[in-house]
Amino acid sequence: MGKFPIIVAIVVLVVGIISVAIFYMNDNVEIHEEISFESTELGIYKVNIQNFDYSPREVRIQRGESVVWTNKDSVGHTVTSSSGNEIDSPLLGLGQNYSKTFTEAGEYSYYCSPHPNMQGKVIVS
Ligand SMILES: [Cu+2]
Repeated sequence: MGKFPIIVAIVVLVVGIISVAIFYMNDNVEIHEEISFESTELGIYKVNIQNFDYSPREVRIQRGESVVWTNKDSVGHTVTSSSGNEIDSPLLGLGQNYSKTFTEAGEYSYYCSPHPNMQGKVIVS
């Protein structure tokens, strides 16, 4: 009977240590998730389509990163590959966007099909 409180104390101590360990492990997992979320955000490049122009006209990214084009004009525009068909947006109205993730290195030139003088480029390394 005399040993019973000691066993209870040891059990409480072990459970306490495990709880603290799990708490810190969960904390680390959360930090890793935040970092991966932020790096995903960093891998998204924004191009505005405004005043019949792409801004910026040239974007340099790494493989696996994405570009999002947003039309800020009331006139409809597209983002269309000059050669090949990697980039192929529908006609974008005001406020609409088109995104593309690039998995292979290369230079991707594009233009606006209703206004072919509008031209841009994505360089993927
Ligand atoms: Cu256009």
